[in-house]
Amino acid sequence: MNTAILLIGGNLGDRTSNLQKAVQLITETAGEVIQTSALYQTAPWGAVDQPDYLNQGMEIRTTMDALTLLHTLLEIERKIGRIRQEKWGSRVIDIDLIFFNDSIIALPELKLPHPRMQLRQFVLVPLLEIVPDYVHPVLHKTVRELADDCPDTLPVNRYPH
Ligand code: PH2
Ligand code: MG
Ligand code: MG
Repeated sequence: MNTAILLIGGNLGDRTSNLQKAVQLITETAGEVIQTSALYQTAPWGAVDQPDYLNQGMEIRTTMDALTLLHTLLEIERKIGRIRQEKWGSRVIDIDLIFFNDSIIALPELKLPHPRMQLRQFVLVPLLEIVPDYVHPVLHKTVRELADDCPDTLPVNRYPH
């Protein structure tokens, strides 16, 4: 069995419903959902001129290997209506793999751990709620230590608040 840590998010359409659909489809097709964080409303990181996101962290257990899981998650994004456009632009749903066990992967289509997770409080705050002691296999810091050290100051607030 493999443990995967995911961050889901979106900033277009009915954001809550799109996250619920993602959790449902992940349960049906990707693996067993062990934990989900609260929803967080987060300011857009990377490209400012877009609506706020809702983000949620998840821990799942799956028999899939990392690439099979990635392709399954991309298929779920398509089912919910994701159209891939510009990098860091608005989207109805994004499902990102953050950690997969303690795997370190550097393929063109999949980098693990997620290469920018330690720079983003919109990732770290939801993960802090569910897996504070998970150790980053490259940086050798826990999620709690990464959150304490993260320079990002964009707002991340529990939703609804
Ligand atoms: N995703 C991005 C770029 N910027 N900002 C927030 N707040 N939340 C996201 O999920 C997000 C982002 C690229 O995937
Ligand atoms: Mg993303
Ligand atoms: Mg993505």
